[in-house]
Amino acid sequence: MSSSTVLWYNSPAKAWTQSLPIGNGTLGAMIYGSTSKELLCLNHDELWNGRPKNTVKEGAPEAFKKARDLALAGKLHEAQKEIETNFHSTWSQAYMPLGNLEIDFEGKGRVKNYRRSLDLENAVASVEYTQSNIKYKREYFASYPSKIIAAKFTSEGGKMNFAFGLTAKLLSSSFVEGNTVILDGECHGENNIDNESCKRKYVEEPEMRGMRYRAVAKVITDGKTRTVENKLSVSDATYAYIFITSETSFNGWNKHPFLEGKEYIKPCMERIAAVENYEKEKLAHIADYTELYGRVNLDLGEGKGNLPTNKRLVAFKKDKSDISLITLVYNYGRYLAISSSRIGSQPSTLQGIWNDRITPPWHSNYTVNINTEMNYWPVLMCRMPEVNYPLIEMVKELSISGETAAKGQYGAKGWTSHHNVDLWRLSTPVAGSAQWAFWHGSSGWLCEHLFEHYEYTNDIDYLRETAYPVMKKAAEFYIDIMTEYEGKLVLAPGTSPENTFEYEGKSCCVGKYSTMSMSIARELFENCIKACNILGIDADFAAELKDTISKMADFKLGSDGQLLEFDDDYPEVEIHHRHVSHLYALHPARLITVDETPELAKACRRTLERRGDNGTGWSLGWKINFWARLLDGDHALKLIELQLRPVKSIGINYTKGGGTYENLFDAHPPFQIDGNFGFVSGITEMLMQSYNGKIYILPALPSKWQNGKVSGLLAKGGVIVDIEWKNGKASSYSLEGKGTFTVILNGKEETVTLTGEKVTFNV
Ligand code: FUC
Repeated sequence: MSSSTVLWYNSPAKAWTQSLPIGNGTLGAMIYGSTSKELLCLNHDELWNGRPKNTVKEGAPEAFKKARDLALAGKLHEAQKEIETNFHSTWSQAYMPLGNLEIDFEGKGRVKNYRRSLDLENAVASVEYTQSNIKYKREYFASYPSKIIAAKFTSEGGKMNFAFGLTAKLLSSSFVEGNTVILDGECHGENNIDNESCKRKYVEEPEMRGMRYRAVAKVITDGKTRTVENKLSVSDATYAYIFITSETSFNGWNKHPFLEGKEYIKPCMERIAAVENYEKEKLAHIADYTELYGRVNLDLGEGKGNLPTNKRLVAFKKDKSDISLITLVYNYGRYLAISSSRIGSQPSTLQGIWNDRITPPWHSNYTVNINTEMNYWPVLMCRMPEVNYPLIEMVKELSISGETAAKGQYGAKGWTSHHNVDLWRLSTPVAGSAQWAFWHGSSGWLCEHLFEHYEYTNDIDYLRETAYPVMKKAAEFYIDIMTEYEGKLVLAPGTSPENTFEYEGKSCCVGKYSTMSMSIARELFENCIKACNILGIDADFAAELKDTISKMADFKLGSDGQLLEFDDDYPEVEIHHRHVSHLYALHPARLITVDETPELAKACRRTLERRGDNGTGWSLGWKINFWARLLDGDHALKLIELQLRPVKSIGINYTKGGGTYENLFDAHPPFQIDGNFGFVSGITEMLMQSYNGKIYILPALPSKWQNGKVSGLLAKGGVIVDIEWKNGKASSYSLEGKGTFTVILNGKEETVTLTGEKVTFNV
């Protein structure tokens, strides 16, 4: 059904968020599709500025202890001041754009039958049009097996003339060698002191220099090629293939990219020399990609595939019957996950791997107080554990750099990290307000992803060797910094990303403790206990964790029946704040559920009602997931519909709430990819949820989704789930896996034992 698998437009992109993304996890391109000046904005996921650096703030452990004493004595403003003055360190580094492939086409005359599209089933983008009776076609894909981006240009009824070159915003030079254009570039090595630092002059001292890279674009054509300065011109061609690749000097998160950089020119040149056959590359790419993408299939019903995607989005604002637009954005999210995260690549940033600016919003870094985690929410439930690996690798590395943060910032055992991470595995708190910077919850939250990878895959070796050691060290940190307050153990002081409250007549962000940090620690402890039991190890540690949990401060309810965000019922400063951090226990954790803790679930509902539905892109995305966990499909659908609000691609409006750009990128605004991924996990959880051996079939199906089917989802325990529904009710479902599970459908529980074969249940 192409209405849910193809994005298409009848005009070229004028803005970046109208252009179409392709990617192989490492290399990315945004394709504009102009008939006269084609533009591919290129990225390589290792191109970050900066270098490894000790970022620990001297004297921080004393400041932490002082702030803790102040906070517990009720001096919250003073605690905040102490943290901001004496605890915070330096900014994260930023993700940089590689450069552009610019192609000038000579064609003249009126353009007819223009179509630009992205086929999600094959991960191939194309541009087609007719000009002076010549039919032009361009095709693009990014291959994971060959580590290249490939383009094919053809003309029918006449010949093509064009010239192409590589340019970059970073320090660079370009030249031609044979049939290849070469660009050598360099990122800033100076630490990002502020958002503007990447605009500063390059420093020449080797110690201060940054990442270097080479990018190449080679042409194979039946036309004539000629070097014109640093460009290649191609004339009288009926076909031309352009292959692009790039390598960087990145040699690991703890190696200086200049002084200890790896050899990058030779592998780059060898790779480009080896690639010759476009059709062979395309077949290998499609086989590789479809193996992942094809695992899940969603059908929510027909829609308006005859309208260009941008017009569809506008039409949806008034008429929500175009249900396959929802499926298209769902499929697009899975496409973006595969395209931005593959084994061996870096994890996807705030913008996946696509960024065209040297001052990207929020440094296009890993913001780990919701955003990076959201990027990975759909990955396991959509049966793509391979796509999860870059995140796992990053957490492993962070657990090493994070030991320095635990010791240097808190004088504590174990490891921790704060709200920003970068290529150099920054784990210390950044500068600025405690509202975002003073938050040690990411180490615990990221460990949830480690444990879930085991829960979905049953890979016990991975649990023993990779996940558990990192989880254990993260738990040790929290145990070590816990302190007693009113007879209970708390993590003091505490912030709740990135909210404030009113205290003594002024806005404050540091509480005695926060519900989110307590929930993260509690969940981590519970997961560690489960891991100890599964692995049959560390019984003493498991007992210590159990004992700690029993002494921890519990959830509290406020005067309006809401779940409290901090230790007390402080008045909110911004009641509709975009973060809903205190509901971490409802989602992504499962400490609060409708079945097992109905009173707390009711308080979560009240909290969401008070926060309101509106929010930034990712905030809407998170709320889909919350409402799915509250088993309210109609409310979840309301959030889906809000997230599909069209947002203008030209002129960023930071204030009006989230939506979707013409290329279906999620709009915070500006573009942030997390919303695309929260959308996918939210819809998946409306159709299927799983935890603790339970599998929920259609737990939050909205009444508007009367007929449909989904196949290939993954439930915890490694069970593949297919579901079909008719007239708003499940008509059949299939399970394939091993073990005994409780299936919950229409509020009824049934125990099923699976032996590996696919079993179908008719309802
Ligand atoms: C968090 C959010 C912002 C933004 C930034 C990248 O700090 O509060 O809204 O998404 O991350």
